Amino acid sequence: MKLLIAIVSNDDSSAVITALTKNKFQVTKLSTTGGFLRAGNTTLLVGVEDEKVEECISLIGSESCKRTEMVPATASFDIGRYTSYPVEVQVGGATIFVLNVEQFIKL
Ligand code: 2BA
Repeated sequence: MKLLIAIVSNDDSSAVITALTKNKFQVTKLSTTGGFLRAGNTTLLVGVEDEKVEECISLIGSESCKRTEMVPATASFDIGRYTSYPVEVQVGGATIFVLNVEQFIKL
C-alpha cells in the first residue's frame, strides 16, 4: 500500500476530491499554506493499493493540470489614477509524494 500526499491549488481541490471519491478512493483534505508564496493550498492524503497508484495520479492530474488564466492587475499613474488590465498567470498543477505504508490500521 502507498500513501499519496498531493498538494493542489485550492481552486482545483473540489474537482480533484470529487473525481477521486467517484472512483472509490478515500481522501483526507488538509488546508495548508505554501512556504514560498505563503498562500493557501490544499494537501490531500490518499491511501491507495499499489496497483491503483497510477490511476490515482492520473485522476489528480486530470483535474489539476497546469494552465494559464487571465487575471486583472492594477497599474497606477503618477496623476493618482488607476487602471485595470489583464495579465496571464499560470495556475494549477499538483505536487505528489508517493510513500510506502508500513501498516494500515483501522480500529
Ligand atoms: P510548485 O512547485 O507547483 O509547488 C506548489 C506548492 O506545493 C508549494 O507552494 C508547496 O506548498 C508545495 N511543494 C512543492 N514542492 C514541495 C516540496 N519539495 N516539499 C514540500 N512541499 C512542496 P509554494 O511553496 O507556495 O510554492 C509555489 C510555487 O512557487 C511553486 O510551485 C514554484 O513554482 C515556486 N517556488 C517554490 N519555491 C521556490 C523557490 N525556493 N524559488 C523559486 N520558486 C519557488
